[in-house]
Amino acid sequence: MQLYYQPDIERMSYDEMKSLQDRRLKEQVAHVYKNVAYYRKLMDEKGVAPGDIKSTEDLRKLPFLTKDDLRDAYPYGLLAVPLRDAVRIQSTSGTTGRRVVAFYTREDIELWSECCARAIVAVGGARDDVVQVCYGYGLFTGGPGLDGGSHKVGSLTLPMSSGNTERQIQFMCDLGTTIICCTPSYAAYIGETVEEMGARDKLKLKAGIFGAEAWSEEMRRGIEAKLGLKAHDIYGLTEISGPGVSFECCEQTGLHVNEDHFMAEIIDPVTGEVLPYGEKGEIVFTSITKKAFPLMRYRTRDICVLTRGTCSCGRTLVKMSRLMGRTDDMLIIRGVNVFPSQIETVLINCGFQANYQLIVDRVNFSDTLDVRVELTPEMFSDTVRKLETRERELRDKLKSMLGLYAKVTLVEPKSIARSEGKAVRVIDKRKI
Ligand code: DLL
Repeated sequence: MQLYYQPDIERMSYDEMKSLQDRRLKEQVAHVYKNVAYYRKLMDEKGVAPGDIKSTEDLRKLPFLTKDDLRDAYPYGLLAVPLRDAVRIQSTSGTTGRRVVAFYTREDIELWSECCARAIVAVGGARDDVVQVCYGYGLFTGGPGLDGGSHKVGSLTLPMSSGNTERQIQFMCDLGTTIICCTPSYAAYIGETVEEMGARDKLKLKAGIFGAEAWSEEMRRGIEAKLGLKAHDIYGLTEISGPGVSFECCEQTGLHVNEDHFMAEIIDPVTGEVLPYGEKGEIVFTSITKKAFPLMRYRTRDICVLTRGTCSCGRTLVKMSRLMGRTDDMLIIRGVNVFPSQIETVLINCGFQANYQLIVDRVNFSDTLDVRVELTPEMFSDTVRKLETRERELRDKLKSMLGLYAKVTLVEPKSIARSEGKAVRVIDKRKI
């Protein structure tokens, strides 16, 4: 069985990786300084010249880029190649403010596909596999990214996109899909529908590649049980290429960053100071191979921990933990910092599933948090007294975990809308 897609890189010694990064970083800074007036100005303002960047240690001299810069430079301000060399655009969902568009040359797409191929091989994917891609296709990077990776591996690729869940399951059964790729919330929904259709015995799934949104370890175990597969995390963002910036191996203990393409740093989100391995902070990426849209020190707002060492899978690529939240995802409720993922963990530990919504409001100048969670079909037939006990238990556990009183509302099974892409978990009415 093939264990690595590019073993020479995935198992490269630290010294070799560092000298590869040194060389690529220098070349990339020269390319960006020459071709991107927007970033040249930022470097000039900071008093940094391309010649100052001699190795990876100098990375921290470069200015950061933020989402605001991307919006200011929209649409072409950060394009680093002539338009005729760019062959593709992808874009973020753009729920707030202006859309972010990212450009790719033909070569950029090749490299991106290779990153996704590494992710597929890491979960046991090979030429004999049938890979069903149920991430959205189009401007969203999920579908095109995993599709490209699956082609590289040589697996049979089903470009399903998201939606039409019964048809998805029909195809899975008929074609003997072995690997599925979608958001974890859609995987959970597919799992529910498989149960309803009584199709569990007809599935041949062995692995799932789930990402694009936060999910907990508890949710992972739930999906694995429902679909009879091993569930793996995959991370990425449009600005840096899409899925495959990092991927989880069979160990399921964090995600290997494809650091020959994307250098990672962890910073203190408040001061911008670079933090050592093992410390939690905001992850910042620098693209050192992409030519059309090479972002330098891009602040993702995603919070995690980086660790270096050889993984038991044999890979040496630096590892990032599962995401612990986003700097802008964190809710501040009556002064307490709350991440939706913490609440999800409590819910699942109390026997609920990840079908919930958090409604935050402000009543009489005070914040309120309402945790609406679906009863499972088994709980639904409980007596009123038992339901009251469940509700109280959940409220107490949330109180001790968050240090905050939250109202708990138990709702009927299937009453919270299911998601075929990224789930909407938080409704913050305070901003309206
Ligand atoms: O979500 C790319 C992607 C597609 C990743 C398919 C994985 C699989 P964007 O729409 O630009 O790109 O959203 C990027 O989603 O900054 C994170 O906050 C979040 N995100 C992505 N992957 C994960 C993950 C794609 N595995 C933003 N866990 C990122 C938690 C994730 N959050």
